[in-house]
Amino acid sequence: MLVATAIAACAAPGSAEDGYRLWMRYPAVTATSEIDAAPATPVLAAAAAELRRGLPAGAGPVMLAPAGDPRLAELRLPTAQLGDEGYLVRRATVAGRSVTLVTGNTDRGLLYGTFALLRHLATGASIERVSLSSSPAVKLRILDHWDNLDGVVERGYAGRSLWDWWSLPELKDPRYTDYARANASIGINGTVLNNVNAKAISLTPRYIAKAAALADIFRPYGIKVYLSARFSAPIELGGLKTADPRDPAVAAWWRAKSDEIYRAIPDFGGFLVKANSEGQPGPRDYGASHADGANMLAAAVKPHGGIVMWRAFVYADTDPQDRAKQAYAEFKPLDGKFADNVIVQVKNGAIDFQPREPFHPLFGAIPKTPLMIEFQITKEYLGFASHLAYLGPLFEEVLDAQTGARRGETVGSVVSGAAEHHGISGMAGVANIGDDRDWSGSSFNQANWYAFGRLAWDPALSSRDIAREWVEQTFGSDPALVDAIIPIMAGSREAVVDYTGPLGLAHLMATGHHYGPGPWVSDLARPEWNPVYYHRGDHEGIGFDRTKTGSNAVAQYAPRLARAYSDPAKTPLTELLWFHHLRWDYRLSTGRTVWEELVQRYDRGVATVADMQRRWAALEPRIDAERWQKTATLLAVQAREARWWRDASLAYWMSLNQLPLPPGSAPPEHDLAWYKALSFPDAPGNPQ
Ligand code: GCV
Repeated sequence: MLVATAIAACAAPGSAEDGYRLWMRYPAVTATSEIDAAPATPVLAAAAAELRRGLPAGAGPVMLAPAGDPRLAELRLPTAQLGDEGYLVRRATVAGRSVTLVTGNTDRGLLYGTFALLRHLATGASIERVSLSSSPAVKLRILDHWDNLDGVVERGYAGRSLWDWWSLPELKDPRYTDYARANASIGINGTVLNNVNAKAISLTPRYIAKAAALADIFRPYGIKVYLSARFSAPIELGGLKTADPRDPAVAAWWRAKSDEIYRAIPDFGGFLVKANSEGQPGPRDYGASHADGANMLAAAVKPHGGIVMWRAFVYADTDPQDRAKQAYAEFKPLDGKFADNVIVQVKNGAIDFQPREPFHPLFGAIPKTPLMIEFQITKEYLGFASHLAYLGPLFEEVLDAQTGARRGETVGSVVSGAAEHHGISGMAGVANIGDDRDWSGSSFNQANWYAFGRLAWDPALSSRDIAREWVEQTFGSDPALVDAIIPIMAGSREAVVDYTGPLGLAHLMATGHHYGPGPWVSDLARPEWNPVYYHRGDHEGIGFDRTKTGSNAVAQYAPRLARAYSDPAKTPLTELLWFHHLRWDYRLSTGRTVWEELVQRYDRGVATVADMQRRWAALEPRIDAERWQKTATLLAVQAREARWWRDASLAYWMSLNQLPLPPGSAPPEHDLAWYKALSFPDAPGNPQ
């Protein structure tokens, strides 16, 4: 199939932009190219359509051909190692014509190769010397939407849910296709449509039909649909008396429900389950284990090739153990007990997506169980949609962390299953996508969606390289511009750590909506909901003793790490107060006391945001007005809120330690009572 195509103009150069096009800001000039795509499948058709949208003028003929195409035989291309989704893009002479060849073993490989070629060109590289080859290190690369069926997105700060459940399945918003294109462009191949705090109604025939309509739209982009399953659905929908996973009637109900879903969505991915966590029902309600629950569901989807992603985010107020220890305590004894189509989904840290947490001790600890990591792309604890916090360094820091359990093993290698050769591997990101015109609430939040996808494809990529390619595609490849934006991004996550919770402090935010500081909160029903539980500050000192003299959470890490974490002198400063309770006057390797160091870091965080503002201001002539202005405005919000976090926190710490601020450090703008009195019942993302 040879198609001569005119590429339509997208937007006039220099015109204002609203961010809708994300990083896929294809050339504005009309061009004509030849795209040879055979045989035609819906996936190949999607790839060819993308080339028509994005191939710049003068690119020359591009051929999309599967590795098995007889015309490629004599090229003897190294396609065997590309697997199911890998691609190879290079210049070649095929049937006497010089073309840019995109090939792979499946049409999905060709789709990813197409996007890789477009990325290559959009980042300023030439087509003459193109030579790209890659296959994903992780099999399941998934976005988890915490979208409720009423359109509210839990911890979502970019508007309402993209899914208009009410008008589905009939109305198919073209935006659903653009969502799929964006995800395919970074290799995401699965989406969980509904919140893990799930409602049973999402499993009714009406909602299955709606999910099927989305699945039909996403399929040509290699994206499978998954659903969060409410464990008690057999009671709520099926009228059964129990949801006990060991009850044959319960298992039969889930089998029938799965059969029904697969009739509507033949390539349905499977279920994601939050069980026995924060009020959700689960197998523990019946004295059964998480493995019993997961395996029962896994048996229901197994005949159809489906999987179960079972979350390890569990903690209970009835468990007096350190919350950071509870998931490990619950899941470690279950290693090897899960069915082969179950993957356990573990948050990157042991508490809850804080701006910094040490990696979760389950990584490296249960080698017989495939683990998928769960990151939060939406910034529940990093300034909502308004703060500029590039999460690439956070993702990278966790993936690169050595588990200490086996030589050279990192969290990333556990996740990719490199060592254990599990049949499944996965990375999930809690989406930051809503119906805001720019999808994620700001230009720079788009970078977090982008970085997640790229790292899920290849956990070894560097966050800086990812930032560079994102900037080049999003703002243009002018080196002066790119070199100015990257430093803004590179230091931004550390700035949030500094002004919200330096030195390993965590979970200090206000209650419920989690907007702004609340380190003083101590009156919530469950002990581990209170910030005071986490920082343990008093007149003498601060920090959570997780060594032998305290909760001994360090013992959940491999011995080498446990030894280091047991000694404050060997614990990285960034994680110090996570593992140790220290006197305010304890002297650190920096020469400063704990108190002086804390203040210095709060000040550094505020100063970094001011610096980010200055750098951005200088870019005004180089960036379209609309995106420049929105970012400038949001940076002003961030500057104000960074100061608020710093001032409120210091006012509170000083009320405990009665220490003066080190010389040169500005006093908080208001007294502690002023900060405590602030109230934001209308803050977004907090489902009532
Ligand atoms: C979906 C945190 C969030 C909750 C979220 C939960 C989870 O506790 O605040 O909104 O619920 O994590 O990951 O299940």
